[in-house]
Amino acid sequence: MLCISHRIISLFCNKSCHFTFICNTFSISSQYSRKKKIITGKPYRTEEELAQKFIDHKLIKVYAGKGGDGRSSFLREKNRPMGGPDGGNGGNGGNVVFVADSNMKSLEKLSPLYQADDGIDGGGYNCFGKNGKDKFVKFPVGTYFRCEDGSVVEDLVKHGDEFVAAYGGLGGKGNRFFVTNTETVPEECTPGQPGDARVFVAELRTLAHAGLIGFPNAGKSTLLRILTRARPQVGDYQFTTLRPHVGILHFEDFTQIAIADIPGIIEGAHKNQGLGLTFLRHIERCRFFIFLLDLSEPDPWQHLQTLRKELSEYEKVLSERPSIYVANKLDLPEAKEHLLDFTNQFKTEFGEDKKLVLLSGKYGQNLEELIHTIRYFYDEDIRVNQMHGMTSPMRW
Ligand SMILES: Nc1nc2c(ncn2[C@@H]2O[C@H](COP(=O)(O)OP(=O)(O)OP(=O)(O)O)[C@@H](O)[C@H]2O)c(=O)[nH]1
Ligand SMILES: [Mg+2]
Repeated sequence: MLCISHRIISLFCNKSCHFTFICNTFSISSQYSRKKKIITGKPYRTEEELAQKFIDHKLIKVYAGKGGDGRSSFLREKNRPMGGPDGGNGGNGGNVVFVADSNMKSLEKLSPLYQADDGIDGGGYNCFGKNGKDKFVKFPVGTYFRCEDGSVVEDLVKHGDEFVAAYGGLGGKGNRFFVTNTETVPEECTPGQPGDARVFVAELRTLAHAGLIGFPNAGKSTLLRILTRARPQVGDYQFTTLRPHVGILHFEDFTQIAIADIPGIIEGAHKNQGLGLTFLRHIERCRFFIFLLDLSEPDPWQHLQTLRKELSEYEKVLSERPSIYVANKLDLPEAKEHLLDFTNQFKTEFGEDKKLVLLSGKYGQNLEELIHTIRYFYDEDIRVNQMHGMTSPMRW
């Protein structure tokens, strides 16, 4: 018995490394079993955090690469002591290229300075320098660039659009380049040219087919949440939404309509009151608008007049853009009280040709009618575009 136990102990002693290994494995596996489950997916961010991260204009400096210098050299080898000029040309400097990428949503991650690589200098033995690598910088779709003088230089409207922001300098010529019939041993070589250096102001304007416009608390975010998978915050207080949100409305025929929830507009927004001009510019690119009015407010008609006035004061053409008018919160008794007056005023102002959709966004009442109307406006927009020679509709 003693012997057996001794043998077991000696076995453990001899195989001490085995033993430790087993112990280690055990301890590791137990460690894993105690570890918390890793939660994957996007971390939840509050509206404030999202708003802090949402940057829609930025100053960006770009420096293209300098061209490599040409080389002046002469071949000297054992059997060819007078081998002649063999200086190669320098490589071209790299360009800085801006590319539109639909996966980017904000200018937050962009750095204020981008620089492309310089070209490599030419060498002896007629070696040409390598071209500098281009620098590709990704921007969200809908970004446009202004020069220092304020003029718009370029507009990235669809995924994959590119624009060369700064051209690299040309490489210099080596002395081999200057060989002619009369000048067989030139010493001349030229330096590489400097690359462009430019400053741009990048501005992002949300691209969507439809823009939701309304006073704070009108129910814009509630409606976007019910129509699409976007998740803007909803709250019973003003200015809950602090940055634009875009959601996609899907149809059975695979048509996708992008709807943007723009933070609430109040009187004087065009003079930068409320959240002001910052978000009015996001409306500019929407193909049509959805005016959402809270019918439970004491004077919803006045709200509509104010919204239309703010748009036209900001930019005249905006008030002429096709618009859907929606009277919201019809489930509330106050809204029902105001309904008759509002519809009468609406008919007097717009006549019979403009349609008013009566809705309760929270309870989904009359939602189908609104979806049909949005689809009708989208189809009309495509038809008008095609008449003007634009063949492909904006895609998401
Ligand atoms: N009764 C009722 N309440 C609604 C309806 N739609 C929205 N609400 C409520 O109105 C409040 C404001 O809704 P939001 O969707 O945050 O309004 P908003 O227009 O996005 O507001 P801002 O982000 O501040 O511009 C919330 O408490 C909603 O629950 C509706 O159809 N009926
Ligand atoms: Mg909102």
